[in-house]
Amino acid sequence: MSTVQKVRRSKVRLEEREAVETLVRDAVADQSVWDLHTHLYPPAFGSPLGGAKHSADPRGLLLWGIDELLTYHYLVAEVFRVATPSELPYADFWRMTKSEQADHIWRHLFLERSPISESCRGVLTTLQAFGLDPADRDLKGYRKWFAQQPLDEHIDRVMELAGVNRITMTNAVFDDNERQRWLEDEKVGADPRFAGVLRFDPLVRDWPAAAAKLSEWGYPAGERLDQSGVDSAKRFLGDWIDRVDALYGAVSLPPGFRYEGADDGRDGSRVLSEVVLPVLAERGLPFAMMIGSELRVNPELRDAGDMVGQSDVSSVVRLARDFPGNRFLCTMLARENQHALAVAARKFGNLMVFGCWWFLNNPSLVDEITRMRVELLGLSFVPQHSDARVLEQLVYKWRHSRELIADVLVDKYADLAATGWRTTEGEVRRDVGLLLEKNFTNFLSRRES
Ligand code: FIX
Ligand code: ZN
Repeated sequence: MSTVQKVRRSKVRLEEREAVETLVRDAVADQSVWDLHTHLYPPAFGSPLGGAKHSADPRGLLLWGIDELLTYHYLVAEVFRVATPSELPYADFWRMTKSEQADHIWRHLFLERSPISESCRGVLTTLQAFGLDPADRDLKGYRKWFAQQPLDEHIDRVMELAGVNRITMTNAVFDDNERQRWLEDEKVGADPRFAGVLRFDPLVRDWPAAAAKLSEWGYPAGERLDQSGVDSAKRFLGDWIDRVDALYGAVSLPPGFRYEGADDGRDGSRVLSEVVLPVLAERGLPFAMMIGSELRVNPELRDAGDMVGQSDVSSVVRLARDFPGNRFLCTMLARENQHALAVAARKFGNLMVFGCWWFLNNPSLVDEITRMRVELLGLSFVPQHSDARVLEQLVYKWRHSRELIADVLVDKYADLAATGWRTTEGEVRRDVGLLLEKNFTNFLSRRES
């Protein structure tokens, strides 16, 4: 809908709308963000080969630089659609070096076709933000520039360009690479720019496998979940929440996840009700559920092989209802679940909806979902997180999202103006501060009765 049509529809005068537009866009552009879910790490976690001035540790967890940007798993999925496995078998791609993979993606998705997808455009937004010229199409030159960036200062620069003042990690305790680093150096996460989050999917998704690991790690637990297993799992969670200094606990759950009561016969439901939620409530920490990822539907694609599936909002409703002493952060992966999830949040103040996750982080869907959430939830939700896996993605993910969130807010404040209500600049900045930072930080510090 054009601006003139919007003005005509909302009956607000054009100059008034323009004033609202300037005010709102400035407020969104100026507002710092606490990014509540990323897969980023401080330099102490090492960086795989391919960046510059970093440890030569091939297991490094901090991904950064142009080759990592180009080989983001979103782009791996997209390149196999055009350079199909019959032309380039998966195994041959995975045998390539990171730079060879990046060259392959650059050629097929940027040079031989216009880089019009959201993930391709993101790489170019990022290059442009650093003052590099995408029109040069000079991948060698970009590589040279990134290789000259001292990593620590580069992190500061990225956060400044993205307007992000705190980066929340995903510390997956069942991942050996991650766990070993904490056991070797309890201070590995001590970088004030980053905050820890304990991620423990297997505990809820696959108790028998998790129990075997717990036993290996000194927390004896049997395949059949019994009281001693519950006690071990609670001790394990407590130890690691403290070690990571976790802001919240988190799991990603499949579309088939169901919670129909602590005694619904599912291991996952007992682990949630007897282990996870009591431990988090005791510590006053929220529990984040990211629901709807069907893992490795195409295992050949590795991280790029996951799929979306419609999930069960009623299970989220039951958890929010049955555990009033817990706080739940929740995002769902299917577009079809978004409306019901927003309605569920209207029913429970201990349920905070957040982000346009993964396959939803595209302009058409961020606009649709954010508009719907403002209309249903006002200012009481967290519109976005980046899910960045490569450091510099913070720049494009937040630039793109800010623009979209501002688009929605301009319309909403113009609609407000059309009623005769007057919103001051201070009030708009207060509201935007809630959406991009304070709703999350307030939710962290709130203790439920
Ligand atoms: O479970 C998750 O944290 C997902 O966000 C990731 O597994 C996924 O690969 C991703 O990075 C999506 O943006
Ligand atoms: Zn993620």
